[in-house]
Amino acid sequence: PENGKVFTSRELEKAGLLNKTKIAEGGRKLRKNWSPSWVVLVGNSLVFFKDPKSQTPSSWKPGNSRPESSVDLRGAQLHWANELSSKKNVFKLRTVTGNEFLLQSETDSLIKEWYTTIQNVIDRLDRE
Ligand code: I3P
Repeated sequence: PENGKVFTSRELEKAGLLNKTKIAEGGRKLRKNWSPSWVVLVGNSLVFFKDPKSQTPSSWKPGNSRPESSVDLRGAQLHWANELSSKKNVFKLRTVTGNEFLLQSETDSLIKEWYTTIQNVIDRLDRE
C-alpha cells in the first residue's frame, strides 16, 4: 500500500499478541515454528506483524509498521485444536487456499475473545 499505510483505524476490530505457527501451506504440511506475533483483525483480514515487543494494544497504530503476512477470512474455517499441540488454548485457522495456522495464548479469556471475534467475521462474510 502507498506510504506504507495498511488501513485506517476505523476498520480495526481487534489487535493483540498471540503465539502463532503456520502448519500448512496450500495443503502441504509444514514444520511447526511457534513465535509471538502481533495479530490485527481488520476488515476481512487477519494481519500478522513481527517484532511485537514494543507494542501494546493501546499504543499500536495502523500504518506505522509493515505486516509480515495476512490471511483472508472469507471462506475460512476456525476450530479449537488442543489435540494439535502440547500447549493449551490453541485454535486452528484454515483458509480457502489451504493455509493453516495455529494461534495460542496462555490467557483463557483472551483466546476465547479472539476465537469469537474471528468467527463473527467469518460468519458475516458467509452471509454476504
Ligand atoms: C517441535 C516443537 C513444537 C511442538 C512440536 C515439536 O519440535 O517442540 O513446539 O509443538 O510438536 O515437534 P522442533 O522444535 O524440533 O520442531 P507444540 O508446542 O505445539 O506441542 P508436534 O510435532 O507434536 O506438533
